[in-house]
Amino acid sequence: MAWWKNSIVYQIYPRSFADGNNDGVGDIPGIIERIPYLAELGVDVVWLSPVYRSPMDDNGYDISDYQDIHPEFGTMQDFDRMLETMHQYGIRLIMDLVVNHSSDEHSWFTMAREGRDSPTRDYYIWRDPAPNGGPPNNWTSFFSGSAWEFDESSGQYYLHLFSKKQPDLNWENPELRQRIWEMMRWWLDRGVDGFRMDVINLISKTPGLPDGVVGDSPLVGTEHYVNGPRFLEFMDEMQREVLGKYETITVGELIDGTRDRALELTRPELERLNMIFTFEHVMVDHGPRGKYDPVPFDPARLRSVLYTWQREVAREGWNSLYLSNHDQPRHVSRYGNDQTYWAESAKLWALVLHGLRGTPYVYQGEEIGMTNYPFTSIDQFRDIEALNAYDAMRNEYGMSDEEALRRLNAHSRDHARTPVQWQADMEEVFPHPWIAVNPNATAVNVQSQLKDSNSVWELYRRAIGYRSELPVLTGDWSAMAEDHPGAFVFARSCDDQLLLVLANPTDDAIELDLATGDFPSGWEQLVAEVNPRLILSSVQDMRELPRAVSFEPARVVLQPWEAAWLLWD
Ligand code: ISL
Ligand code: CA
Repeated sequence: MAWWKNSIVYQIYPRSFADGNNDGVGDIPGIIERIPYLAELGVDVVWLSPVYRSPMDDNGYDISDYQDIHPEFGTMQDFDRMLETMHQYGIRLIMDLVVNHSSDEHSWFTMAREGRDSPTRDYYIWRDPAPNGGPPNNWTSFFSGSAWEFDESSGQYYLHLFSKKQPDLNWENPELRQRIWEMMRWWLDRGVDGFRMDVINLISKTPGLPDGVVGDSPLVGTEHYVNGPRFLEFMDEMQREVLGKYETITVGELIDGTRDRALELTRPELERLNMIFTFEHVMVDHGPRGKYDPVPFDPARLRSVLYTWQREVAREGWNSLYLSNHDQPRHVSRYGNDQTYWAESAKLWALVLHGLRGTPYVYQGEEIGMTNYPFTSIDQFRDIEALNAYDAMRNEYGMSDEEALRRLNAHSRDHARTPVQWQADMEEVFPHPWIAVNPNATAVNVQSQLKDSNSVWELYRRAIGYRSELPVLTGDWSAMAEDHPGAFVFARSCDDQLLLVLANPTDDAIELDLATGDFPSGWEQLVAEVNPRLILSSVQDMRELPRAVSFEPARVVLQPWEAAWLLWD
């Protein structure tokens, strides 16, 4: 079995992780100091969001030099020392590969801008204006407004699916592809262990760049660049030119990833990618107009999406499992009850996620149950996507300031980007931060949870530990009690272990009858006769676990936000 199948990945968003020199911005020396902490948690792999040189229009997802480190984050020596230290602790490092676009301050683009015959002009996507002088087509940007920016000096527009400081690279150009392959090999030769590939399925655009269909969503044009015509061909070329020459771990971020596409990429014999990130399960509280059109959370909807991916992808291909990352609100606030049942709901989602089949990803701060920030005013936001969306909601959609703010509060990416709460006194470790520290750091912080053997942190540590100890966690997956409106019940099984995962993500107690529930074949008898061990729970004191408990399949009662892992072996 591939080693990454029983590994867990921890995501670091460097600006907000740890500040080594007290200038208010997280950095690489800060990361180095915390490597022992990651090792204690049981992290196998770190995915590091971009640390490359960048004007920071999109916090580093706009790269001006792919082979240098952004000065606020440190130096190349710092980077090498970080990599070496991680390796000493047995932690692998995967870098963020952002090659759908570069920064407009990359030398390729500044040179391209010099004129139509510049040698790198064709590294980007330029078009003449439409006959009326407007943009060449009706595509819109992920960050609001048109996806085209006019360049005065050459009289042409360039395409940017994200901010206007993130021009899209032209993958049709073979020389550009060679430069990307060289850059990837350069990092792998330096010792990095693989890549997380940013919006990788947007790299191929339909020739001719036709207009997109206008529907409910503010995003227009996707059918002409999501999984575009040459996408798989480019991935195969990447495999031939780069990945096939190294031992790597790869995860591709797929916008609108379908299950068929997931299989096409992750079936092992195809060797395209080890796993992918999809979004369906983090869109269950989005309305028809997208994330800033929030709808209430319904656990049954989340369950149905997660289960469908388990059924259709986890067996032949491989899933990545995540509820939080730097682009999503904190899941304990979004899918949990971050007030009355804060700890229980943080633990519950950990037990669901880490119980599924796939490779779990933990986003920094999730392991202590960090929550959304209580934003009250627009000047507390930093994210270009949020700021642009705020303007669009007010100016294009005529919303009041309050309404626009309410919508940002539901789904802003900045919720995930407040500094990691290392201790109650954050002034000491992250003074004058670039984005405010959540005021609940006094109660929710690493230092106090490390001392508490019943903390959210301790539950993560144990769940992560079981991933490498229990073969059943890479075994089969099967759903149970799906007729219940919202309970998550599923079984994991292998030759000599059965793990039952139970979770009640609601504020009310529930009762389940699993007597007729389909236990994996061969296990019904044993489950009826032999008591399991409760190995993890979101409501019981962990100091008393694991321990044998009585289990009556016909009457399983779950308290509000109770989750449990029951093991028969
Ligand atoms: O959060 C989103 C905006 O509403 C997503 O659509 C997000 O832009 C999308 O998931 C792509 O994300 C990745 O590429 C972006 C970058 O801003 C994100 O941080 C990154 O994860 C552009 O590089
Ligand atoms: Ca710093």
